[in-house]
Amino acid sequence: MSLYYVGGDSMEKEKINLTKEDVEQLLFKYNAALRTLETHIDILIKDYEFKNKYMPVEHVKSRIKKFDSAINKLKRRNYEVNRENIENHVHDMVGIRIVCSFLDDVYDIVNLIKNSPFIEIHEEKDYIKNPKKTGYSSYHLLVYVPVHFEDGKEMVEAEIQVRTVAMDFWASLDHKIQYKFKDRIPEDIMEEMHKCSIDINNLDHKMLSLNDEVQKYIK
Ligand code: 0O2
Repeated sequence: MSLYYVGGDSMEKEKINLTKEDVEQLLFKYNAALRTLETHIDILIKDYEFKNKYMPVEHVKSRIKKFDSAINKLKRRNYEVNRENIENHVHDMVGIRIVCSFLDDVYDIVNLIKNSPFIEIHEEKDYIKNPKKTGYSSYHLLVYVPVHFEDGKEMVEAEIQVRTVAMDFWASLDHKIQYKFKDRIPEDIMEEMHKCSIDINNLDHKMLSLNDEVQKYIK
């Protein structure tokens, strides 16, 4: 059996229970799910724009999670690294991030997705109302997407993150900091980032009321 390898912390090569065939099959499935979800979300957003004469989305980004990241996530949670555990315990192998202009656009887009009969929602996390202790803010939807293969339909899991441009700016810097310090972030930097997340939240609220004012003038 050919195995997939990943470098461990000690830099020694470590054997894990995942064959090349497993990786190829999973990648095929995840790519199919991502394309299906991207197309569906693109249509939903364009339809919203057409009906409301307003585009709430700045940009959409999507990715398949790298297998090394998935493996590290399993190890951090003390799961054995194998195909079954990737499928059952790594919920964001397929990920789409929708970045919106204003705070209320985030909730409009979340509702748009929740009302779609095509996408099955199985978990919602509102890190905007309840930010993580790092200060991270975003709305997460864990969903199942139907993908039609030659031998039948499969519901494939995906994570949709919806946030404002300001939240995205914070998260992107936070991600770089986490990568630089490999999760051992100095206290003072963590505190500063937390303060920045509060500034970001205030800014989002100010921009929202400013936009409301602008809309009154337009009317
Ligand atoms: P990456 O590199 O983005 O892939 P679950 O996935 O449900 O088993 P988890 O991981 O606690 O459990 O879910 P959660 O909290 O919804 O977070 C999932 C993703 O949200 C993360 O994926 C990040 O993309 C993002 N995220 C969560 N917390 C933070 C944070 O403090 N800072 C930043 N920048 N992003 C965050 P991954 O797999 O951790 O990383």
